Amino acid sequence: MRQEVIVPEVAENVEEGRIISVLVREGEPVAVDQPLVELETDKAVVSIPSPGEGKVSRIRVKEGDTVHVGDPLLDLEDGTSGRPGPVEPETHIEEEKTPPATAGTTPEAAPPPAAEATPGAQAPPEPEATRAAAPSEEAPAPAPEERPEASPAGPDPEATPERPPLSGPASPSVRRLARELGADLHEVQGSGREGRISEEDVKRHVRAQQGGRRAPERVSGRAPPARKPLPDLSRWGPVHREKLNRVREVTAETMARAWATIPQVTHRERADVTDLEAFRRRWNEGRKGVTKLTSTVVLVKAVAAALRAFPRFNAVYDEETRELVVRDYVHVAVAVDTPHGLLVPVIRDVDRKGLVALAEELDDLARRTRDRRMDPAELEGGGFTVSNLGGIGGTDFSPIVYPPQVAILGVSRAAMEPRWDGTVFVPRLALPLALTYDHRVIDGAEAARFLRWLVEALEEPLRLAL
Ligand code: CAO
Repeated sequence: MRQEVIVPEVAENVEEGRIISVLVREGEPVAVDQPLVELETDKAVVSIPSPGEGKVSRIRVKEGDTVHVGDPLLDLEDGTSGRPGPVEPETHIEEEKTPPATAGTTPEAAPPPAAEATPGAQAPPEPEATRAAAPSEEAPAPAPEERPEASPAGPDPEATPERPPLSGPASPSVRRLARELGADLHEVQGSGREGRISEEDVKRHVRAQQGGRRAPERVSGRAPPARKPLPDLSRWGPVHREKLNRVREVTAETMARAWATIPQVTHRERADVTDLEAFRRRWNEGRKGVTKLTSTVVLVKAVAAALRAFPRFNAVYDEETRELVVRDYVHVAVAVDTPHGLLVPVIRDVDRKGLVALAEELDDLARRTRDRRMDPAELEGGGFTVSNLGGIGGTDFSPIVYPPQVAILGVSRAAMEPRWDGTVFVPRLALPLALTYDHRVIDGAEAARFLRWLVEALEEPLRLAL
């Protein structure tokens, strides 16, 4: 029996990656979970484990190739599948429609039927990488478009003579983006292989509609790019081009989407952290050789308490049902500046951990993130982000909400300033805080109350214990 191994979804919003190394050779026997290839995604380098055992009959990729979720990696022959494969249902259905010429299949070698992979089937546990990608975390109620049957692979139940089937496969994140932007996926022409619809295709379609232009006609092959051509900068002097790495490519996409789709407002405060900083310094001086209590970790802890007091700030807005999906857990994401670009790992259950344990955890997580040794799953599930640029400098900045979260705290450099104590001006250390929030679901007054609460907690930390 032949089993086609495909690129699984290794993390939320990760659509593609680059093959760094192929770890097996044709003819080689492999065991379940044996690493097959190393894939560099926008976030991390992950190895893709074998979903079953068997002999590698054909390798379909080579180092340097860019592959997308659902693309074939290699074929296993005579394999006993340990599980349906490290993929989500939709990806299996895409496999079904792979033309025989591509798949090189015989009837016996056909990929597993979609039913094997439907959520109702008794599928064995998914591998780590697939679990990390489970969209349920951010989309607890899958939309109709996300149902496997909506795939263009088989008969599309939503297709009618007036409403044609999808031009090609679309991943859950693309479907989610289409919902967020109010685009009908059935009208979007995919530019990928076999009409695969990408986030860019959806945005191009929306831009075309908003510009009063018709979306590109549905024709086979790649849709024409809608981007305005760049001016030729070399007319005014020498230039060179630098390719964005995956982290920066994805940051560009995510930030553009956040900016375009979330009406956001930034509310500002300054916290008097004179006493807090004096305590932190005394604490650190008395404990040489152990992890320091950093300003970031103190902020993360205070934010966790604020999220318990104001749970709407720890929610996701479900546009489809017009509900807030409020998290009952407190996982705080922390922006980390790395040589590869901005990454945002998540500390889990911050409200249930002590400051010293959190300091150790953040120190370790930030180090591993900078080296890209973190697990992609550690970048997921955050309910609110803290972005502290104070170690670098700046008096203020406006952070951008990191979707699907609804708020983010930006922290700039603390500086001494005169404060009126009712009688005289006294020198105090002021920490600039900027809370950006999604104004669709959070009102200005709520944001002001949230930030005031946080300021008071930082100025009188005993409040946190009360
Ligand atoms: N005000 C004044 N000083 C500050 C400060 C602040 N808000 N935040 C940190 N500092 C100080 C620290 O106390 C430290 O000084 P000491 O060595 O004397 O203690 C120094 O600046 C360096 O701190 P740091 O930046 O390493 O602080 P940290 O360990 O608390 O932060 C981390 C960890 C991961 C937040 C940080 O390394 C980082 O990557 N920051 C950048 C985040 C970023 O890029 N955000 C932008 C996202 S895009 O919107």
